[in-house]
Amino acid sequence: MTAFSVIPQPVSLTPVPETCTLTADTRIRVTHGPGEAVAAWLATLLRRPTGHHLPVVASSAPAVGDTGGDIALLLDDPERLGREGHLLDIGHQGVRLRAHTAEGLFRGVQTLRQLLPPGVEHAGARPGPWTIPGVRVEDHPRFAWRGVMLDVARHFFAVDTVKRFIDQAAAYKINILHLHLTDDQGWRLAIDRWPRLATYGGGTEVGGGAGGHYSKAEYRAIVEHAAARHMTVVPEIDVPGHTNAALASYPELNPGGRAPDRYTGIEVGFSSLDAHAEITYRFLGDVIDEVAELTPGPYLHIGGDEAHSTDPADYARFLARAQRIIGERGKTVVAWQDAASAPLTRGALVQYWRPAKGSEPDTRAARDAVRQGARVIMSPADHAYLDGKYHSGTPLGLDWAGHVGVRDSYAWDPATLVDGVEEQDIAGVEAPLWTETVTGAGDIDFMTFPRLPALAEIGWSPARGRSWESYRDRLAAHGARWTAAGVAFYRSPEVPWA
Ligand code: TNX
Repeated sequence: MTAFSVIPQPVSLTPVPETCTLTADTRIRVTHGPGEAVAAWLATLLRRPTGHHLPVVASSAPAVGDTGGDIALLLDDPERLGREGHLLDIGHQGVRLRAHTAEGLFRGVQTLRQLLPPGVEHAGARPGPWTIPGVRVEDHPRFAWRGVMLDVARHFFAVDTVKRFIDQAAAYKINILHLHLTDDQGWRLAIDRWPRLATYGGGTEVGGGAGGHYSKAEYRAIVEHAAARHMTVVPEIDVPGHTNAALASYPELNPGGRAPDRYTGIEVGFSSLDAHAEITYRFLGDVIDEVAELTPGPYLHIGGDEAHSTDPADYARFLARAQRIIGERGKTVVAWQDAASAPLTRGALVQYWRPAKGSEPDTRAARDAVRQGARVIMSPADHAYLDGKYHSGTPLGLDWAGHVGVRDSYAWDPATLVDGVEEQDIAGVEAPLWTETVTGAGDIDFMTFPRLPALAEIGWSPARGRSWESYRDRLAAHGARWTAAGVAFYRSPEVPWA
């Protein structure tokens, strides 16, 4: 196995016949400014397992003799490699990471982290030595959108579980956290002007458990935790279908003025907001006001999927108003592919989710989106869904799109998936974790790992040069990292775990 089991595979990685060892004398030197937060993050990661003090000092501080061994994080790279790009040099003189932005430093630090021994992921002290192989890495991403989605509506997950999910994804340079906040089974975010959405509509989940919701302070804590890992949170308020929790909370949102019961099953497509009622748009405007206010990032996801009980003309009418509401709040619309059947506003992003290979009727939505000038986020269910069963015996997950083995999660390319949708039409890729069958952090681990790293590599690494064999062998080395971190991953027989 190679000593350089980095995922995603960097654009260029050249071994250098030297090593660098972190010692009690190692310091983290950093350019004054936004890089300091990255240095602090790295120090926190390394201090516990290594037991070393690792003081963060100014980059102008003189190197420690010729043993070097310092880690230098420098914001002196020309813009050439882009916002997330970076250069990483490791040798007997120490570690030097250069980028143009703090974000670039943060991504590069994830590469450094994967070059350290697996024990670096352990929460407690481990024996060293903390030796890193010499290398020169030059890197930048293929796509700007490398997302993961967590459905907190079908089952609710506490803030700490979401933070842990963020931490795990950040290690693979994932930069978007899409939170599916509302669905038939639960409304998970407090909305001041419509309080019963959360207090009543959030009070259950699939299977009839107690559910839950995030207060605004809790939600802000998630957004801040993600931001500190250079990850943008994209909140989804799924409308006009998938709305039973809202309809159950407010009778006046229903055409007959009668609220349905709360729902704890896993059917889809039976609920709809009323496209002809003004209260629908007052409701949506209020909700989007408050969600936008909690969202520093540019995107709001309005769902739009599986509105099987909304008449097509009503759907188009609803979507036009909904998109306007989002535009008026200065945000960019994201919607599931179903929305491409209606007119899309400028700059909209459409998330492709059906299984796809070529020109099948299902893929028309992606072409419709592109024809309208929208860009596509690729989440094909038979490759990218983290809730697909690995195989028929997998205790969790669904199989409507077939099984998603580890090789399936890797062996596809967004730019060759759908005829007529090419590299420049694609914003990036995203792996959704729907949670009808997923109830706790252990379940999340099991479905997410080892599949999320595949999505991360597809989104980051150049298409040319990607191979399943190389990926599989690098992935094998990550099992020890997950074990050290306490991640309950699925030990797929497709991977020769070290
Ligand atoms: C389809 S994918 C859905 C979700 C389900 C998922 C289960 C999409 C936009 N909608 O409502 O949770 O399948 O795999």
